[in-house]
Amino acid sequence: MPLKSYWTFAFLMFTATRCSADDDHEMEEFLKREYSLSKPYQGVGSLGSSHWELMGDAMVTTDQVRLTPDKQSRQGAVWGRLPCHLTDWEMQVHFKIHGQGKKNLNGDGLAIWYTKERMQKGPVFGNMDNFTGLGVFVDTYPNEEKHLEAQKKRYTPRTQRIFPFVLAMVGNGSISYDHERDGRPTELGGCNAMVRNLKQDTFLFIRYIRRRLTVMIDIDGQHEWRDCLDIPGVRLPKGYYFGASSVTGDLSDNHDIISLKLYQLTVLRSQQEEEEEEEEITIPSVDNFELLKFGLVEEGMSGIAIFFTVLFSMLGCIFLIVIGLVVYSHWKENQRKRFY
Ligand SMILES: *[C@@H]1O[C@H](CO)[C@@H](O)[C@H](O)[C@H]1NC(C)=O
Ligand SMILES: *[C@@H]1O[C@H](CO)[C@@H](O)[C@H](O)[C@H]1NC(C)=O
Ligand SMILES: [Ca+2]
Repeated sequence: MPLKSYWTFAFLMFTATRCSADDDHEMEEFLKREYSLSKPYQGVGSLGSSHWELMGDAMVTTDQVRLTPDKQSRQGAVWGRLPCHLTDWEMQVHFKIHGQGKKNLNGDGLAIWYTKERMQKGPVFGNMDNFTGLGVFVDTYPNEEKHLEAQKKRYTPRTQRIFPFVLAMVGNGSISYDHERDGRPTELGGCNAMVRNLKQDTFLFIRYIRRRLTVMIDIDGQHEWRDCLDIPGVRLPKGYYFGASSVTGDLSDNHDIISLKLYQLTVLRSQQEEEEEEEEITIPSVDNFELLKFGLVEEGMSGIAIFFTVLFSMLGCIFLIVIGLVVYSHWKENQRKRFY
C-alpha cells in the first residue's frame, strides 16, 4: 500500500512540524493593579488621580469605559500613565461592541495598544499612524471588501475575510497602517471573531512571553480560549504604555472596555534563553517578517499546493509500481532460469 503509507508519512511530517511549538514551562502570574483597569474605575478620567487617563470622546460610567458612543465621527481612548517594564506579561481584555447598525453597517472597531507613544489622535482606530509598538485591532468594518465589491471585483472565497476581524501589527515608527486595506499589508496574522451585539461576555487575550506573541479570543460564552494568532520572534522594547482606543466614522457602534487586566508572568528561563535575551531591544521588530508574509501567501495557495501534492504522490506511486514490476519481472526471469 504505497499510497496509504505515503499519506501516513506526509501526515506524520506535518504533525511533527506543527508540534515543535513552545512547550509550557512552569509559570506563575500576578495581577498588576497599576497596569489594570477595572470596576469601579476609581478616579479614571479625573485629573491625576488614577493610573488611567481618558481622551477624546471616551467616558466612564459605572459599568464600562465607553471609548465611543454609537454616534458618527467620534474617537476616544484610555491610556495607562505608567510605562510597563515587565518582560513577560498577559493582558486580558473584557470588551463589548454593540450598536443599532445592521451587519456591516457599523464601524470601525477598537484597538489595544502597547506603544512608546500615548495620548495621540490619529487614523488608526483613533490612535496615531506610524506608531511604535504593538497594536491588536478588532476591526468591525471591511473597508477593502466593500471597495472591491463596489468595483465588482471580489475576493475568492479562500482569501475573503469574515468581519469582525482581529488582527495584530507591530510598528517601528515608520510603518503605516493601510486603513483602506484593513491593515493586510502589515499584519502578523489574525482571525475572524463575531463579537458584535452578543449577550455573553467577550474577551481578548494578549500574551507576550519569551518574545512570543499569542492572541486568543473567548466570545462564545464557553469560557474557552480560541487561538487567533501565535508568532515567535516578536521583539518589543520595555517601558511602553498600554492603552485602548476606538473611532467611528459614517458608521458607528458603542465600543466599551469593561476591564483590562494585566498579569505579570514569571517564567523560568534556561541559561541559554537568558543569554539570548540579554541584548536590549530598542526598536520593535518581528523576526522573519518577510517569511511570515510568504507563509500567509502559501496558505492562500493551499488549493494549488494540494493539487501538486496529489499529483506528485500519484507520480510517486506510478514510479514505485513500475520499479516493482521491473524488479518482479527480473526476479521471475531469474527463477525461471534456475528451473531450467
Ligand atoms: C521599520 O520597518 C521597515 C519595514 O520592515 C524598515 O524598512 C525600516 O527600516 C524600519 N525602521 C526602523 C527605524 O527600524
Ligand atoms: C508614516 O511613515 C510613512 C513611511 O515612512 C510616511 O510616508 C508617512 O508620511 C508617515 N505618516 C505620518 C502620519 O507620519
Ligand atoms: Ca476596517
